[in-house]
Amino acid sequence: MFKKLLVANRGTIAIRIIRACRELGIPTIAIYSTADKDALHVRMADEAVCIGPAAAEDSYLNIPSIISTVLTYGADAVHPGYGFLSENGDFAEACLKSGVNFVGPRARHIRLMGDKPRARRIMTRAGVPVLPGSAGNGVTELRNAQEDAKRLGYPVLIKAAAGGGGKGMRVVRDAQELARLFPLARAESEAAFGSRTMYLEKYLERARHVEFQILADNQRNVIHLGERDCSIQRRHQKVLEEAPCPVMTKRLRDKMGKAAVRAAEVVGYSNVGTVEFLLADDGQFYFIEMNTRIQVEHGVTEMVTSIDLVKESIRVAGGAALGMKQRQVEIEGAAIECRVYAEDPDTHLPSPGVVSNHHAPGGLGVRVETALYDGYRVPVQYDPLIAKLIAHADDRGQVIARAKAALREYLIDGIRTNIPLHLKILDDPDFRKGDFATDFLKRYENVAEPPAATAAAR
Ligand code: MV4
Repeated sequence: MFKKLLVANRGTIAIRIIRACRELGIPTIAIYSTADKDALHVRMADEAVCIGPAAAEDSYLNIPSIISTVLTYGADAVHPGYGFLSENGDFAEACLKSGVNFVGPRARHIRLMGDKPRARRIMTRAGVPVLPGSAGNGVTELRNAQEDAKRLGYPVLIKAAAGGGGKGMRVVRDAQELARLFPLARAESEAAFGSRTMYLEKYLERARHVEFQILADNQRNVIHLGERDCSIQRRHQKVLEEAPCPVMTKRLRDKMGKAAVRAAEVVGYSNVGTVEFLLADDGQFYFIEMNTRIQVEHGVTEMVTSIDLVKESIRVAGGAALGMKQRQVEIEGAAIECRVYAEDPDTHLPSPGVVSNHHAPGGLGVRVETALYDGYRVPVQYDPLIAKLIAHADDRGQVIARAKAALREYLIDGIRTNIPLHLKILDDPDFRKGDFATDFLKRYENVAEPPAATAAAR
């Protein structure tokens, strides 16, 4: 196993990784920006190194600075967490070139899946169902987009080839809208990803967003750990996720799971990953993209499978074989994750500030991952996700009741949070029936001016 692991992240995921390392007996190094000198991950790690100023580009995204810290402090492994450098092929390659283990897939797979039209092409060839869309490498010019849209039929969705998570995405319902929105989406993609390449997909309305957790070792063993329903999103920011998907059957899980495993197998994928599908109400499913990192919502899968995904990812990165076979994976009970954001519940604007009277809920089947403590100042520079409240129970009805009770117990002063929105969702009759799709949160939108785009969607 590793001698020392550098955690190239902050907040709740940095803490999650440090906890896994403690259990595995691996000492950790935290890195932090000047804005995070009082952060909990800094206090929890065995060593901590300030690597730069508050701006992420100068600290948590600064590859040379992180690599030199790795070498100076003698780490032999790096865990990137999610966001920041987690899906940066250059970072994975820089780690390899410095003789350090990157806890994640190989650079080749990060780059491959980061090129969405290429991923679609590979999946199509492998027999994984893919939505009708642009062929080849995608489109940069409006006239090519117009040709694709004509062939596909409206509505279509414009997506960024280098995107993922919804940035640069636009729904288009006719040719006029396409002419107006294509240049806007392309400009957004260029600003966010430095790429003018877009692609079109047939827009599937009222589908569910169902993603499969993949786990693979370096010996080509690949298994799936079942699915998560992530349909409840606001402006492509996930709000609440659950496992299993409320409409999943054993047969469909087996079929979608096999497709997800095949997606990983055809490219020789290793470590953790997520294969995202859209599930239509006729039971058809379509690959949309693959995420090559541990995800925020990994906790709901851990609760229903009793598998520690972070520990497994570290073990397999060290060369160990998978600790379990597909037939040993069982889905037990139901789990819900409520993402607690530091935001004004009415305007959705960020609500940074100093936290006081913090009391996180507890009890049987309640797990809270947070970097908050009394007196802590939530910095404005980073993602507003401040806590993940994960509930687990024997069935979906009971886990809804448990999540509601836990949310009502959560005390936090000094900042505003979206806890009131979670309580509304958990009381919503359609949510309680499991009858919802990607358009669900529209019903809780007020018509206020939308806030400026927030940190990277994941
Ligand atoms: C789609 C889609 C419908 N049709 N693609 C959003 C995030 C990204 N990973 C994939 N996403 C979607 N892609 C096609 N062709 C629906 C979503 C989607 C969504 C769209 C609008 C509002 C909320 C949504 C929640 C999840 C997925």
